[in-house]
Amino acid sequence: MQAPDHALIVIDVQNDFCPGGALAVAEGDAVVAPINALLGEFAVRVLTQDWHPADHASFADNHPGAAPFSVTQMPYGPQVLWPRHCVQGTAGSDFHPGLRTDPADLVIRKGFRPEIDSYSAFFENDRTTPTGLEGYLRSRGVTRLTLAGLATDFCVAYSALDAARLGFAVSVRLDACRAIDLDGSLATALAEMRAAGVTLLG
Ligand code: VGL
Ligand code: ZN
Repeated sequence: MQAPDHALIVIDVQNDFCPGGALAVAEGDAVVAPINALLGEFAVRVLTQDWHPADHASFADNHPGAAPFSVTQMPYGPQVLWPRHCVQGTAGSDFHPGLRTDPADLVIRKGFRPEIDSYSAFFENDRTTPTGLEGYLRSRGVTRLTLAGLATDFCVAYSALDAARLGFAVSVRLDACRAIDLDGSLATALAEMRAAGVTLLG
């Protein structure tokens, strides 16, 4: 068992990021078994859920003529335009049916503002609008985080980098993560996490 100040943050283990889903990550479902095992080892357990309205600005089909996986400019910076995914209340937004969700203390939803995407569990993509997770963790006395889930190079990496910037000691269990790997994004994300002092395990 990990120390009481050490939380497990499980990122976006949802149907749309698993094989057969709208934004499937290769082997995305392979994270379910190791994460189920990890859930038994932590005193504080948080799940995140990508949770978009139908008119979300990150969906390519809300930008006439734009191709999925192209990059557009938003007021807060560059934004990848994704296939429509994790629409609120759809089967694609549900957690993978094999994920043990009962042990979770908190489920935090993100990406619900139509005009801004939210990869990180801590901040929207403007890197300033908070989700509230920092306050939750601090008020429970958490100082250390272990992250796992989908996808390594987007929501996991953004969460890890924000957490490190906020002063948490951060580890990522790469064996319990899978990546999208868009134009070298995985290598970039791993390098950025290392440079930020994130411990990469597994
Ligand atoms: C994610 C792209 C769009 C993720 C979420 O969970 O990594 N990636 N929305
Ligand atoms: Zn999303």
